[in-house]
Amino acid sequence: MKEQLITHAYAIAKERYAAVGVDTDKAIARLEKTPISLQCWQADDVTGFERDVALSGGIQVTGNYPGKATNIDEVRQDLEFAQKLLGGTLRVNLHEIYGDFGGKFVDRDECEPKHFKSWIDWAKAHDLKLDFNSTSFSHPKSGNLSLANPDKGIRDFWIEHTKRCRRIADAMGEAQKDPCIMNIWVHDGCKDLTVERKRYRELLADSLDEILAEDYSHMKTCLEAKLFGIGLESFTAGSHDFVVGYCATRKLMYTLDTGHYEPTENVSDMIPSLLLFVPELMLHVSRPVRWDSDHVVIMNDQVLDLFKEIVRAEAMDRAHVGLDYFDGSINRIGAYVIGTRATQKCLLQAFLEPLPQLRKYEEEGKGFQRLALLEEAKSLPFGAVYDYFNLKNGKVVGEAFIPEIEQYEKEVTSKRK
Ligand code: RNT
Ligand code: ZN
Repeated sequence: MKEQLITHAYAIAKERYAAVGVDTDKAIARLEKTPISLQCWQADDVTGFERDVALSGGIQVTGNYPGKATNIDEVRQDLEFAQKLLGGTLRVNLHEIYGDFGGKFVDRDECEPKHFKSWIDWAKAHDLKLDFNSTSFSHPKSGNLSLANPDKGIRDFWIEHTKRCRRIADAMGEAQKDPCIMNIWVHDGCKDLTVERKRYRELLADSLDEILAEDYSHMKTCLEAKLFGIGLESFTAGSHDFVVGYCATRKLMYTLDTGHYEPTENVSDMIPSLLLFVPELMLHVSRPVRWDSDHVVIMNDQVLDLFKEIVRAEAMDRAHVGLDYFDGSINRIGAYVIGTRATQKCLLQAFLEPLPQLRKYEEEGKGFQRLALLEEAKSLPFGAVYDYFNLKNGKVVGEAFIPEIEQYEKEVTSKRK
């Protein structure tokens, strides 16, 4: 697209938004400084570099599109390529199984900051910051219960792992001079009926208390709630209620994955409640289709409402945006770019909402006017603002990323074994 056309469309959009009291330059500036953490696991279908075992823990990747990353260099290469196409501030979210183990088997209770030194150096060289996750799945000791396991030996193994992960996250945060957000998600649950719900949850709370007893200043920990996993349909130890209660009492960050609730539940409405009781939120932006299917994020009402609620609550400084999906059925770099762009488009629309005027109407009891402006805001030219954001950031505009990814596929990913 011609540069002139984009700037011209932006000038018109800017005026159009100004008429409803919205400053588009400010919205762009907010978008630019809102980090989006890219999940490293989209590049290789949540495989990692520990050893070649099947993905477990109730999550599943479907599709076998050719060209997935098969080693650390390829994951980095793919992330670098995605970064070339994306404007704004990006971070990279790693799982423990993506450590640089140098061809040696390093068990989960042996991981150390040194295994992530090359990631820290790489991130620095590419102007990226890192986030982190402990990994309780895809391991012989994963079973159905990890931190909630009544077997002390197994429970201690995972406690040790998670403690070490916090140390690693702290080293990342210190090196990047910005807190590394470390997420704890454990799949712990039961396939069939259990009569020990309270016991497992007590054990989970105890394990987490032990893990969190150590204080770190360069990392922040968050805990992810979930509805159910595949093969673990009857009980989830870390349910929404458990995690809300735990995070509220321990003043811990709550991880809200948009795929982890009942399909008809209004996830965005949780934001203004959670924000009253937990210090911060980590968002795993995902797209559930009939279940927690982790489809590529698209611009839809769920994601739009999610960010609108955060902006309306004036809580962008208490929310961390991360992506969490893994689609193996399409070009995986394309999946990164589509999902990140969709997330940015939703964020941008939340920043462009004519909030002061809407609030004024509401205050005055003007229901028709509020609804009318909410409706009109939907068709304001946010696309012109988003195009300009990309142009300003020196990135491809609109669908021009399609041939770029086709080219990369032809030259790089299609040649992988
Ligand atoms: C699983 C959780 C979790 C994982 C990643 C790989 O349902 O969403 O966040 O997707 O840690
Ligand atoms: Zn998640």
